Amino acid sequence: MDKKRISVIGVPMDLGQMRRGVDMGPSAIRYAGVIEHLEHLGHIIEDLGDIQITPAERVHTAETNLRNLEAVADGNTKLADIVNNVISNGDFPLILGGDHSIAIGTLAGVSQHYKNLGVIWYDAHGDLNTGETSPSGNIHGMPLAVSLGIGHPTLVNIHGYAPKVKPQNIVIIGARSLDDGECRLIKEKGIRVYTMHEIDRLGMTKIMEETIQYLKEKTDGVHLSLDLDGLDPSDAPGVGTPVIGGLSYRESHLAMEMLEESEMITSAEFVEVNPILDERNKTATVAVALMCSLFGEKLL
Ligand code: 6HN
Ligand code: MN
Ligand code: MN
Ligand code: MN
Repeated sequence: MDKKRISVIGVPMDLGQMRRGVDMGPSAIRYAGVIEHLEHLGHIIEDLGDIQITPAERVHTAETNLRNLEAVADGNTKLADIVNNVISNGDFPLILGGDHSIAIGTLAGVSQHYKNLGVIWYDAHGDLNTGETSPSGNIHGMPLAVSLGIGHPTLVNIHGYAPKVKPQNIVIIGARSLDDGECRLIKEKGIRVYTMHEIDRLGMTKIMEETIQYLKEKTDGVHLSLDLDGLDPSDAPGVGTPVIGGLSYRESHLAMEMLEESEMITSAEFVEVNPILDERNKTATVAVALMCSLFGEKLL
């Protein structure tokens, strides 16, 4: 396994949804030992600390159905700047969330470095809503649509270009809760989705083999966006929008190990860790364990 220079960026964002505590995700993941574990694997880690996010108490809600739009856009613009710098320096960006709205900024910073960025979206949800289709108004349910160039212009145009990713370069894994508008968009754009049904039938080995094959042919970099609610709530209880019937701890490790072997992942984020809803920091600990597999930990 090659030694990487990994830059860790914490994003204490909780404005993309309504449950408090997910802003403490980066702290919880650091407390679970992310830096020490990745260093132990031989990587060179630079912890860039946390981005400043407007505290929820100080956000003024504007007249829009996208909750906290301006503050979410502001935080994501800062994140995009930092991620862009990290990649320009030749380092691997590892982003710790924070709610999933931060994928908007991550992808804005990442995708300008690639002609054909691939995205693996490991999640119970599609995160393909717009202000029009969203049942909640929560921006954490919109980042993949935004990255496709679909949604509010303030979000779509962060860093001055759109789209950040092409529909044929996306693979969603673990989906089991999709809204009507998201299903329409998936069909219209031909986005590859492995729902829990396919994963149950084919097994995670086959799913990852297909995913790697599908993306390898056409991408020059692949971003992993891992929402901890992709896992079953029994393995990752500390999330704001849990959905029963998810991916197991073992399936998730296998997925990370196969991605590590593929050597295709060029940036990653682990999001939606909410220590207030968690059981003794279990979800952050699982996140760190999955990162270890993604970055090459082997038993023997
Ligand atoms: N996440 N589809 C729902 C919504 O409100 O748009 C849930 C979104 C969850 C988003 O977990 O990152
Ligand atoms: Mn260790
Ligand atoms: Mn998500
Ligand atoms: Mn989710």
